[in-house]
Amino acid sequence: MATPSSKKTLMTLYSSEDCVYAHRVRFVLEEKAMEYQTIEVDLAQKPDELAELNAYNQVPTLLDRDLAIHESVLIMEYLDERFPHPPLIPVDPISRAKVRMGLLRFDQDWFAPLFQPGYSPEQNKAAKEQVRSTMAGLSAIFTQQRFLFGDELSILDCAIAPLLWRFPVLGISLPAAAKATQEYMDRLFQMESFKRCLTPTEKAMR
Ligand SMILES: N[C@@H](CCC(=O)N[C@@H](CS)C(=O)NCC(=O)O)C(=O)O
Repeated sequence: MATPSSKKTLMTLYSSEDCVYAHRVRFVLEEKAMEYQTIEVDLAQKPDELAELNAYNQVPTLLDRDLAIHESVLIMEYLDERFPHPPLIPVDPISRAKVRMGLLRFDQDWFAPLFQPGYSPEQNKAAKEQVRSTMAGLSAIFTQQRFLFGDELSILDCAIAPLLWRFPVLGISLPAAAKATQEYMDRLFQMESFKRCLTPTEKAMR
């Protein structure tokens, strides 16, 4: 008897070896144990279809059947809604608002001056110092909780982990007193999903 075809359409991620934003999405896809295919984009020679899928012609861009979605934070949120296990965003409105403010802060204050064009060396240096001192200051919190928003991994950890992974490349180092922050970072880096999401270029960063 003929059986209906069970062939499923895999999600496709347009990614790039060294893209800190694509790294976020790869981490979430692995954490959700999703099957997906990656199209490795050479940013100097982007494929024509990327501009058709994403008006900003950037990675990461995720294609899920008829939906093409871009912006790392929006993709992470979409994945969490579409594949709720394990949950990465809290359910109550106050916690959700706090998490979203944290994501905005990461992108505006840290990721933009460190990874986007158009920022001066002074702004870059100031952002590095702010990252270093904020992460060191969070050490007291990490003696009480395992992750940024409590004891479970959240979208905040997924958003910041690619920046923390790049500390050696960025020349950021934590003071010895920030032991609990270092342990938090190690906790993230030792997750199987995190290890799986690394590209060869990222693996070589540490
Ligand atoms: N805000 C975007 C930033 C994405 C971004 O800057 N992607 C870079 C690579 S890391 C890119 O595609 N650059 C090529 C270009 O802008 O032409 C996000 O969070 O996804």
